[in-house]
Amino acid sequence: MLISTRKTFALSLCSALALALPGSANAEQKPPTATPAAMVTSPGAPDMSQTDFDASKEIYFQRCAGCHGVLRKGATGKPLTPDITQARGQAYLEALISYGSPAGMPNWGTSNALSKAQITRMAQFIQHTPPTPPEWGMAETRKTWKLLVKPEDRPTRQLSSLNLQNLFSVTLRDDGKIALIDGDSKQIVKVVETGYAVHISRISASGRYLLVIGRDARIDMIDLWPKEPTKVAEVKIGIEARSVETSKFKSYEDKYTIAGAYWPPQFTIMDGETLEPKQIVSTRGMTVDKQEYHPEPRVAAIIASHEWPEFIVNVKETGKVMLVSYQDIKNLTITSIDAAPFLHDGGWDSSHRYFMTAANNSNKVAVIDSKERRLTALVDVGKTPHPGRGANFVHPQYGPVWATSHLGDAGISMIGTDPLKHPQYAWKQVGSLKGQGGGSLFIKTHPASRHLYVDTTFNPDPKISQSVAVFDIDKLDAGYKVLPIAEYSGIKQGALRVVQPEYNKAGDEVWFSVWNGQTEESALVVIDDKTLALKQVIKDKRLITPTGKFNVYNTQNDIY
Ligand code: DHE
Repeated sequence: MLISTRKTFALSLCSALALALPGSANAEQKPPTATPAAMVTSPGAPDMSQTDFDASKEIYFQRCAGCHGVLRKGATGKPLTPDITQARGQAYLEALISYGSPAGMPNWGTSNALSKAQITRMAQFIQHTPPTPPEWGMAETRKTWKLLVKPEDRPTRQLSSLNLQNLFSVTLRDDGKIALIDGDSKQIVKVVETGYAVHISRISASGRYLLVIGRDARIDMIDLWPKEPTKVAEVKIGIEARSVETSKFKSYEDKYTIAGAYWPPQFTIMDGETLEPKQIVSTRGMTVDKQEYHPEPRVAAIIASHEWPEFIVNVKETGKVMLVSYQDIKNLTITSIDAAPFLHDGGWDSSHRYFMTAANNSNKVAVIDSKERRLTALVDVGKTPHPGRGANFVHPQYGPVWATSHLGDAGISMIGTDPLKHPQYAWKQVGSLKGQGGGSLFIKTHPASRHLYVDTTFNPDPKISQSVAVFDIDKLDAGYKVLPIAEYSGIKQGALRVVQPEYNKAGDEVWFSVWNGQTEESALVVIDDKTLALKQVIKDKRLITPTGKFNVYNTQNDIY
């Protein structure tokens, strides 16, 4: 029988955070109080001690739940329910966890992220019935809400001389912090403690507030106007989350913040200046294809409409896009658009009217018309598209296109996005480029650049995961150049995964993270976009596991 009550999950989850973040706010949590002799048994699964089960549950939450789901029904990753895992068997599961796969499963063993013993226990753990975590309603959310500086006590103009528009918020993933780096001097301005395994940063419509969300669903709101950037509010909107966004429609600037949770599957609308929680909406419901009930339809990307006072919310497992009006949040209007499973990440086309979003299990990109408020098209692309926010550029033949790379193959799909002047190409895959390989997470260009950068972070071949491909947009047929970004960093040890290109405000330099283990040296590498030469390596002992980077101006104005 599985021992998994609401209480034991909460304790062991918190202890995972404490172990991962010594010295952080999470470190005060107590370790689980399980009896070492207790055993966990599920029919057909290898018996495990309660201690090993709890430790594996924590690793699963930290490393695996994002792709495979808390209830292990699968999404970006394959389903891992006991009927499937027990049929695969212990040896197969251990090998897959250890070596990964070209389809995007990381090589947890050969990259030394997990030890052999941990892998053995993980293979055992996933053969057991998944434990269900507790719910998280308004009472739990309000308990975590902290208004650190009231709006009336904040400055009325920027008090520092920082060039805020070229500031970068850099995720320090495993340190539970972000580094604010001045894009001009490349100096760290401040390191701010945030949620556990911090994930993305977004900027409010005014460019004043930086919102950071951790995988533990904690949101930190940082005011960039005081003498130095200062945290002004904090709240936890669930147990696991990935996305945060703010209202951007005219006259609603900075009025509302929304965050989407993976667990429980729901989103929360908050006051945009204080993060006071206002409204929680569950996303549980029927799937788009089989019209079956899904208990865990997680909230993936959220984007703020420029056409209506609406948030556009991707519900991953149901494959539906919700248009959530914030005009009257007490009488909430939600329009549900049928797209395809499993909706993940995405971004605007260059006109900021069409939301281009990956339905990664269907190998499709859904095009949502935010003006007409309906689905425009479902476009077939390569295997498991993963665009980040994607890349917009003018193709010499097809006109404006939006492009995505793929986790599951080496292709880069280009979709025509100009129904007025190039109607014959609109909402079709007009071409596909061949990149270095599968395992790509992010692709990026900039209106001032004629280059397209494609990372291959989760490719099992270190030569490929440690470098990026660059295409000349005017000579796409010529193929790509390879920039050995990890080698440029000068760091010799570790997995050195290269992840997420991000431009500065001017669009003349591109930043990459060289993402190493928590106890290893990492770096940021800056490339001159014109010459493709190395411009600078940013190293600092505080740069622990840097991953995402968010330039304030580009993020605020949806430039990509
Ligand atoms: Fe992310 C964006 C979910 C793993 C770095 N990631 C997103 C978004 C979602 C998501 C839903 C879109 C947010 C939005 O736009 O509102 N990410 C997930 C996962 O479920 C997944 C696959 C597994 C997990 O356990 O979390 C996952 N992500 C990762 C990583 O391992 C990455 C590479 C490193 C890290 O920091 O965790 C990572 N994800 C990012 C980044 C973005 C992102 C940098 C924002 C890209 C952008 O340009 O906007």
